[in-house]
Amino acid sequence: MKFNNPVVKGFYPDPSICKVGDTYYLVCSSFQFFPGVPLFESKDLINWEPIGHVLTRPSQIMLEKVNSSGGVFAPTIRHHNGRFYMTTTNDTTRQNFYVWTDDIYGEWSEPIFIEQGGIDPDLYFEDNRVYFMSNGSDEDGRGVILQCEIDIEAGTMLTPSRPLWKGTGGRYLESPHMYHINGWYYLMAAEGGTEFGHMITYARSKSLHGPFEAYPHNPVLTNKNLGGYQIQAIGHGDLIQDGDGNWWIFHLGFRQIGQWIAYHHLGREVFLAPVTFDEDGWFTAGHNGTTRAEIETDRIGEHVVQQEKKLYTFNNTKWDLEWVFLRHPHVENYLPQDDKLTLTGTAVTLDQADTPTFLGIRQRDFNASISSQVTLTNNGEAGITLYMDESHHYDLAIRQIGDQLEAVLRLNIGDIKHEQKVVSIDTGADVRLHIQASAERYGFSIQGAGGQTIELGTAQTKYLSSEVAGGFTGVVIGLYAIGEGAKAEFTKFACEYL
Ligand code: 6LW
Repeated sequence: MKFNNPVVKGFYPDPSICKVGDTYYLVCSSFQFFPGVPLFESKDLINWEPIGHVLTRPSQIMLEKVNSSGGVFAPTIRHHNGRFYMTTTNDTTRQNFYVWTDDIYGEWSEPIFIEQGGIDPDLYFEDNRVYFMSNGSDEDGRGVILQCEIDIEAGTMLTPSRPLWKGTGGRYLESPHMYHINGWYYLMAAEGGTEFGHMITYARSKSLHGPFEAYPHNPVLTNKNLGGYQIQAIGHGDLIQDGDGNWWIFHLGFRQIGQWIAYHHLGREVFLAPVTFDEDGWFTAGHNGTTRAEIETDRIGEHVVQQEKKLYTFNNTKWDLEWVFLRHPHVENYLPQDDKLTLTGTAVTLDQADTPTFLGIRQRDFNASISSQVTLTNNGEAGITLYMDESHHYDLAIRQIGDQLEAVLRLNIGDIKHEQKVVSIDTGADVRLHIQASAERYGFSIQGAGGQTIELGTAQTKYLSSEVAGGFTGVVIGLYAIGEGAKAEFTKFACEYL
């Protein structure tokens, strides 16, 4: 069959995967968004359904006023003796921890903290022992993967951290995972930074504690030499063996726009490439060590058809699966119903690294038509924001000041905050907000009571990109309300990918 990458679109970085019976489970990082660590399941590696989040209670994760792209970094999911474990870093508090559950559809435990620092924690189970890895640095400041044995009940370290591997010399050695395959221990990692130089490298040893010998042809997977190719920044991956014994690597990457000094605004997404072991026990990955947009494979049966959900509405999405808050929400300000969302504003605005009244869904593809009806009572503002972070967002909104109602398009690009256009509209009117997205531009318009369309302007996607805004996230389509007591009612929300 033929499948297309990415297999999970939109801002879902740092994938980690495990398999139980005939079902695969995948988790991703989530930073300042809540609930944290989105969780998906699949039967065929290609089609992924969201089934929940791992960190669903504020007691599990400190997100109060965390900086954007702080909070929850890369997770690892593993299954051992009937129990699921997810370990990750809260980069803001600089703490590694894990949680566990015996029911993948249920709640996860309270966090158990681990003393070893660094980011990108990994758990490896062998016999009755559990080994923990994360990245760190040596006395010269060079990156190194550290390992210790832990007590899986208490999280306490049973051995000091010991250095395992220094990578191949690329910057930012991270995302270590340990595998035991056919008598070899494989330590796979990422290097080069999560940008255009990203790559997957690995080493192997007969002992879990090394010494590790690097694969002679590292990097095993990278798109850094595929100039102009849309898929870039391939790295941070996890291996999985399918039911037929074939190996695969799930990894992150992004889809760039432009060719020279390119950019991306949809965040890092989930990609899949085949992995093949040779008779010497080394493995290769992808198409000559690169990940391609289209993959033709006989490892997956022809009966598997890659489905793509093109339309997202209130009715066909679940609030707790696909919608996310910024940090811990004040739940009394949200009334999500089947076909309606009522939001109550506060004084917190979208420009603060705090918790405005905001509920968002990731933008998953370039070309989209995004719309919603909105009504507003009381002074304040309500609308749709294309949100990268508190300093980079485009807001299409209505706002009420006394008995004046107006529609506004506001662009927030770093220190520049610009009201592109403001038009008066009839008070009490049911206004339809509409955003037309293409790879390079967003177009903004409204329809008032009379049904006439008023164009409010356009803006480049580039200024919401990671290359401009910085950080690790991607554009999220947020419905929001601002202003103490402002009440907004959203209906007929639709995000349709074209
Ligand atoms: C993550 C690190 C990385 O922890 O970016 O691409 C960091 N890799 O491994 C945040 O996503």
